[in-house]
Amino acid sequence: MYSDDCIFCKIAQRKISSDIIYEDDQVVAFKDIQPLAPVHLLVIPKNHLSSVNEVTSEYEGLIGHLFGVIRRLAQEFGVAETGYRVVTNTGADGGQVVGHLHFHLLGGQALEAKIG
Ligand code: DGP
Repeated sequence: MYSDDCIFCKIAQRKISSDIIYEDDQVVAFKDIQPLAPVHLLVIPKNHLSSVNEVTSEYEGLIGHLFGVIRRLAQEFGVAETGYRVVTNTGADGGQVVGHLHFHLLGGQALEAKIG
């Protein structure tokens, strides 16, 4: 389930401290250490998947569950009505730095309407 050299696996196991704001048996959410918006959360599956490239059909339930967590966190952090952005960087050209599947939840301000 966990990968030895993965920083987000260590966060999920609480081996590295972080501001964890939600946890269940499948998912962990914590505040991004370098926030790009007033609300900047990272939502990850506990199971180590490197990126979207590993999200095969066997993980459909997990991803559906994870988006339910994102929806509830957006409500909890007060951005559900004003709007927010969910971003998943994949691979080098996608700007992925941490090789553990993660979803950025960004909000709390009007975000630039730009991709890339
Ligand atoms: P990405 O470029 O999509 O791989 O974004 C990785 C994000 O992870 C980046 O916004 C900074 C954040 N991050 C990296 N290391 C840590 C950490 O140790 N703790 C926390 N809370 N966030 C981290």
